[in-house]
Amino acid sequence: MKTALITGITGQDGGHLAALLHDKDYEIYGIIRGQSNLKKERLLEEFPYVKLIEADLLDPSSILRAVDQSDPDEFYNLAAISHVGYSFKNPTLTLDTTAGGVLNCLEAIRMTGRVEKTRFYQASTSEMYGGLDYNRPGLGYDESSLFHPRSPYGVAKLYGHWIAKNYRESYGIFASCGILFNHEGERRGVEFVTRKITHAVARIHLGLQKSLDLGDLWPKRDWGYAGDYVRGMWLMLQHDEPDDFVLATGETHSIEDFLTQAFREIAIDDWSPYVNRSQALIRPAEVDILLGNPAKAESVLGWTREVDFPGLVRRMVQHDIADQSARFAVRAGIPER
Ligand code: NAP
Ligand code: F7E
Repeated sequence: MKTALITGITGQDGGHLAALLHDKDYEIYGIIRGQSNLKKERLLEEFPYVKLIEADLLDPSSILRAVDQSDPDEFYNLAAISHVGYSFKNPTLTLDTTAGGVLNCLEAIRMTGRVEKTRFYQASTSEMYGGLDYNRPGLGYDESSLFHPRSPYGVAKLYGHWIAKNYRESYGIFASCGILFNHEGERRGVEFVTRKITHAVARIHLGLQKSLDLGDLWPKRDWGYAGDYVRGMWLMLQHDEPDDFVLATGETHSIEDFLTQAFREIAIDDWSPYVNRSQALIRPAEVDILLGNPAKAESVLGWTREVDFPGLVRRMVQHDIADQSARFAVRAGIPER
């Protein structure tokens, strides 16, 4: 039986990855932070098989202890300050967590003498490209494209990416970086635009909400389904060599496209009466367009994605309608049938 240690177990990808590794019969340890983390109870309910270790990426000794306690074959570093807008408001916290936290993980592997044993996955991101050097129309960013991050988050992730590569080259750690384009789904936080939209669309459909506030609608993203992407993470650590891989769909859609598709799911063609534009949600710098080229992951790892763009939107809206109906029924005291 293999053992995995996951940081970011309470996040979107942490949930999908825990389920995937459980299906593959792994012993799973998850790092949870905070002396009273409100997500703990729900986590233990959904994933009773995950053994939780209290630690924090900001505290190197706690990460070292977590590695020592779990003795992992695979260490997935999914934890980060991951919201781009929030990173502009909390740039130092973002630096310490999203950049420094990676170093703390790598040092824990090295200092506990596990360079030969523990394979490390770093959650790198398409935000490192930044959209500005988009000069390959139709081809998309790949592993050799230039980086030009456009936010404190993107800059911090670039450090994490390079320090993982550096520990691979300097100490021989099996450290692989997945350069993942946006991936979404029913576990996505409501602070991200896709889930904010599907959550609001579901509530508008049920008469629980009248409208939603959004920032820029023109940026384009390469959106896939998170369940497909965690499979790619696992494949990276099963490969014979550590390497970097782009995971993406090869398609790009605007926020407006997502909005239109989501409202169509509830038979509304004109969403304009339901959407307010908010200046407060516009970022100091924007990533205009992201399009990824996953050819290397497809050919080397045999990775494929199963959920397409309309399938992703439908899945999220239908999930949120069912979820909100159940919550509303509970609040109204209506017994579930
Ligand atoms: P997410 O849902 O925002 O989850 C972030 C996780 O990081 C949460 O579990 C959070 O714990 C944890 N965390 C934050 N600060 C921490 C700290 N100081 N110590 C320990 N844990 C801490 O992120 P996600 O969407 O699953 O993404 C997973 C990773 O992939 C992230 O590193 C993200 O930056 C990266 N990424 C995501 C995408 C995407 O489209 N989803 C694309 C590319 C890369 P709490 O619950 O306690 O806050
Ligand atoms: O924004 C625009 C916003 O916050 C997408 C993270 O997982 O993917 C994610 O980063 C777009 C941006 O994701 C709202 O300005 C408009 O253009 O959903 P998002 P993101 O910034 O692309 C990358 C790959 C990661 O690595 C990150 O960790 O939507 N937008 N109105 C809005 N965005 C939000 N959040 N909220 C709005 O109201």
